[in-house]
Amino acid sequence: LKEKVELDIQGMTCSACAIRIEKGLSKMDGVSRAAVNLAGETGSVEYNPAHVSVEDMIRKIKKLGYEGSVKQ
Ligand code: 9UX
Repeated sequence: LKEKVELDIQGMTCSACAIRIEKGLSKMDGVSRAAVNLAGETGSVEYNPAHVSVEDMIRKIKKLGYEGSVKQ
């Protein structure tokens, strides 16, 4: 089971911010791929909803010091 979600991510100021978030999301259980775009202030995550939720991802982003939301 694999789903994909697009996120808006606020608060990134350098490219290492984007890498921090990619690494943080990638190591979560159920996340198979995470790509963050600094300039676009977005992220794309492939995940298994049986193991991780979008709310978990947003919580993780907040814990790292940024703001995440589902892209509308
Ligand atoms: Mo760059 Mo981001 O020095 O948390 S890593 S500002």
